Amino acid sequence: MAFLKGKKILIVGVANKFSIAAGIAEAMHTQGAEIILSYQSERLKNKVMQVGEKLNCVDYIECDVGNDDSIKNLVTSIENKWGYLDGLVHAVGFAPANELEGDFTEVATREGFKIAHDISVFSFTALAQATKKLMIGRNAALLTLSYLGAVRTLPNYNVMGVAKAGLESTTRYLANSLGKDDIRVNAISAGPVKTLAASGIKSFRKMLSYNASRAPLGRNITAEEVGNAGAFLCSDLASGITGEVLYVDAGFNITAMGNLTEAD
Ligand code: NAD
Ligand code: 0WE
Repeated sequence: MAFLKGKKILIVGVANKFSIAAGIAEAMHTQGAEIILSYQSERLKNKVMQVGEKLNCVDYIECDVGNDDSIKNLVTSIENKWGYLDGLVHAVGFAPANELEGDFTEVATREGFKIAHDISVFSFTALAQATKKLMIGRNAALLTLSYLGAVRTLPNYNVMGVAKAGLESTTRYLANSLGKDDIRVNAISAGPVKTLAASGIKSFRKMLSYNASRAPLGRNITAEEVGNAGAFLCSDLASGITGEVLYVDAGFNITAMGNLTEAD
């Protein structure tokens, strides 16, 4: 059963084939969705088109989510191409690298806070505002990507954790605001996945094995698994779900003392 058949969906946040957004695009394509991909800058266009070719993507549009004119252009292009929209995926996160290494109190800066919140949090609201007119009354759905660092502390995630807390709250406020237009808004809190955004992180491999050994499923999750859950949340199968944060993390978040191993 292709449960997204005929749905027109914009996906923001593909950088390459390892992106969580690429896993979401693939799952949505499998379920019959028509997809437009945006890319952050000319530098990433080729890689994004390589992902899109396999999924018969309809168009590729540049959008820097930190720039209002760029968001306007994106929405105008979609309006001209499709005239309406059934779904929007926001898989964007960024903080300056110096914020993501070291003790929070020592490394946090006002400028880093501003950038992290503008790009990782406000951009979801900005995209919702700009696309609302294309989605009203269509049982449309918005989806964003969060991480456990929103609700628990962990080493080095720092201002991104603060930003993800804001993003999860934004999910609830948008859900409440857009419910009257039959637009649902949800988040997936994904377990760690080795993507471009993760590749700059020191000891990410250690984090992957830590998570795998302590998660109830005894392994890490894949972008495809996030994709399947995302496809569901954006489909009419999830018509009763809004304002929700769904964990796709092999169960890691429900554990406290984990599974004691020889290493402990
Ligand atoms: P990724 O590097 O593949 O994707 C991040 C995307 O953000 C890139 O496509 C990049 O171009 C885009 N981006 C950054 N600044 C932008 C801007 N100004 N304008 C437009 N786009 C911009 O990495 P990913 O891990 O797939 O990240 C996608 C989302 O998933 C992020 O929100 C991230 O926080 C979240 N997430 C990642 C993990 C993980 O372990 N990889 C876990 C949970 C949640
Ligand atoms: O949300 C993320 C990644 C977010 C991210 C990554 C980077 C690296 C390069 C945001 N901004 C930047 N800026 C850069 O310059 N994740 C959930 C993956 C991630 O990142 C971590 C993690 C995990 C998990 C950073 C520290 C600790 C754990």
